[in-house]
Amino acid sequence: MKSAAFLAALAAILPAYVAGQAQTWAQCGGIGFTGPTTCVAGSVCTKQNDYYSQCIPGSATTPTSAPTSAPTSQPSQPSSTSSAPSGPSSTPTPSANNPWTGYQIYLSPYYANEVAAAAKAITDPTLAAKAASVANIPNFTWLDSVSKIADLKTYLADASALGKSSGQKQLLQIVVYDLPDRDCAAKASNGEFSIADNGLANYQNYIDQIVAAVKQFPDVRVVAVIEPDSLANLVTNLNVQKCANAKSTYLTAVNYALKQLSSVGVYQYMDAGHAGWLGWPANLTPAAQLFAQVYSDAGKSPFIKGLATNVANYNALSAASPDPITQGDPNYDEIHYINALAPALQSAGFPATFIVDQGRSGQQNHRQQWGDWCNIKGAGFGTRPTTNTGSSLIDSIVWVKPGGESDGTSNSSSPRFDSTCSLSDATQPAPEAGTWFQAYFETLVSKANPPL
Ligand SMILES: *[C@@H]1O[C@H](CO)[C@@H](O)[C@H](O)[C@H]1NC(C)=O
Ligand SMILES: CC(=O)N[C@H]1CO[C@H](CO)[C@@H](O)[C@@H]1O
Repeated sequence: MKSAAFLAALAAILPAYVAGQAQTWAQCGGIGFTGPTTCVAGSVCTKQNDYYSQCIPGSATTPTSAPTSAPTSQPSQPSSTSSAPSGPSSTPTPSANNPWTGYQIYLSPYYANEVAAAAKAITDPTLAAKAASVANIPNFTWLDSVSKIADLKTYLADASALGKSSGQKQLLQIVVYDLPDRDCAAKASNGEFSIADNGLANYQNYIDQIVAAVKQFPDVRVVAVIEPDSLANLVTNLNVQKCANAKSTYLTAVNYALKQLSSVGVYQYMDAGHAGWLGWPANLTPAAQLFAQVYSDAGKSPFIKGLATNVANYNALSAASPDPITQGDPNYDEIHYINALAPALQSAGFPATFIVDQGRSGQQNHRQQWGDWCNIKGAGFGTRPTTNTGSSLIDSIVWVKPGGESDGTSNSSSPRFDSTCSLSDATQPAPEAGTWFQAYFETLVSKANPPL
């Protein structure tokens, strides 16, 4: 943090020494970045995270993304003890049914701005119109750092006001994604907290802040995906030292998240990888046992609805025929995986239902290996979010990953470079994980299936 702030300060006082200006969508700052820190006319250098600032179209006076508080050093006071707002104290009552029923999914106006800016940058008018229509398709807001909780507060207040003015109850979709030593088996999405440096306490503080925000708006329903990849890594990747070291912290942290979020009525789906990961027959039983144990340890709250699959991945819910790369796995798509996992969960004591990410699953059979996950070439937006899922085990088809945000950088000198992002089926050059990837967004639009 200190060195980043120092470099930023240095860059700010030495603009004359920086040659050239970065192009729209290019990197313009971040830890270790040595290129130009100002942008060409028409775009503004905007900090995305400590690793990445990007030239976003627009002028300084028209922000294209939600206001985020500048990341600061870790808060030293847990907000739960000092500044938790005194919200309503009644215990929320869970609905027995599908959490989406009777609610309208809140669409962030900030996303609309981001998509509008992206659409404007497209010269082909037909493609631009299709791109603009993506703003009306709800995805999830990733709370991938403490600073993003500012967005959550904005959205909750906005959704609450909208619910009151329109008479249509609003539902907000979030991803809880800030575990210490996050992404233990890969590198592209390493997070802000480390176990060695007070990570568990920092994480609990992060959860406390989410809980305090949600508690203030009991009229807004919140649905959360809990910690993509984390528990799945504990099923299959304990041979990776970082995952083995993280195991007990992950379990304690996820337990804390589940219990606290249940206490304010957040409907939760724990991330369960995808068919090509936990769907292999040898992984199904250990996975079911782990998820059932975590559910039980968290008190079997009815707000812990079940599991989320295929988050940020590319698998079809129901493939026309098995992709050759799935050979050997009878669960070659998400519906086979879910149908195989659900009974195992049930017999382990977890009556789980599912949500399935189809945001980037429109095209199939374009990966070289099933394990490839980074900015896959030829992917298109997939089936639109719907509760009309064709399976009583699936509460909703969703778009969890915001299509257009990068999975990871292809720059091999970045501290978060993962070699998966430079494989031949990965789109390159790619910016840092979570930041806008215009060329990739345009492909998702043009290859959308069903078409936009
Ligand atoms: C790659 O990353 C390094 C370190 O962050 C940076 O200095 C360099 O400019 C980047 N290269 C490109 C092509 O973006
Ligand atoms: C609810 C919502 O619209 N969430 C996100 C969708 O994706 C964009 C980026 O592509 C985010 O900025 C939104 O917050």
